[in-house]
Amino acid sequence: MNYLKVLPKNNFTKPLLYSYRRCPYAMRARMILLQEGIDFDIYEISLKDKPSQMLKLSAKGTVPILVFKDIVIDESLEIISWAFSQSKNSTFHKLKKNEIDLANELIKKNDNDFKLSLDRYKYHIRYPEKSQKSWRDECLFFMEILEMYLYKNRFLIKDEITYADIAIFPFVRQFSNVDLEAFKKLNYSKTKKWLESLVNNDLFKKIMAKPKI
Ligand SMILES: N[C@@H](CCC(=O)N[C@@H](CS)C(=O)NCC(=O)O)C(=O)O
Repeated sequence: MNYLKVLPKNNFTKPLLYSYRRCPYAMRARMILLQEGIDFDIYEISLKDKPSQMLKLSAKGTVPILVFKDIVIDESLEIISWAFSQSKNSTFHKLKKNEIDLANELIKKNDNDFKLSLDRYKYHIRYPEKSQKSWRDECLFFMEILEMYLYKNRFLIKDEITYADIAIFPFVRQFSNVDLEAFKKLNYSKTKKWLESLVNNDLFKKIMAKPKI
């Protein structure tokens, strides 16, 4: 994982990831690419001044985007699938069908319902119809679900980290950071421990290191 100062014109010799350090979707993509041992370059964008090359590749203007040879992938979950498809020994191929089904179901709940409530909680000024506390309470349905699975295993699907944990925890981290004191007061002890272990995970530390550019 190497940060580029300047964007290559074309002919990528390595996969290039357009990324934004603090974006939870980009975090999950960086973490899985690194976990799967893929050698890739990163270009850190500014959301306020997106590179025209990036917008030409994908007009919707969201990160992460992975570009390699003739492929352009502009959805984080598809980047994760691509990373898994690069090796038969990937962590994904060790999962059973029922584990994959559960992982995908939890990620879907995260990306749809939880993300919606999280945005209202985080940007509550834009949603004055309810108090911030009420928006926070709306997020708790997801903490209940996570806590239930974390009672069974150390991580969401089993006792080892899977892509479900990596895809979901950046959003729970964002939830905790909106009001850390309020988060600490919540009862979800398994979820809090799970989050702490993922935030302290070496892969996460590596992908969050400030780009040296
Ligand atoms: N469904 C997309 C969502 C990506 C996304 O929304 N990324 C945000 C940053 S966290 C973004 O690029 N937003 C564009 C903007 O703020 O202009 C994915 O999974 O990759």
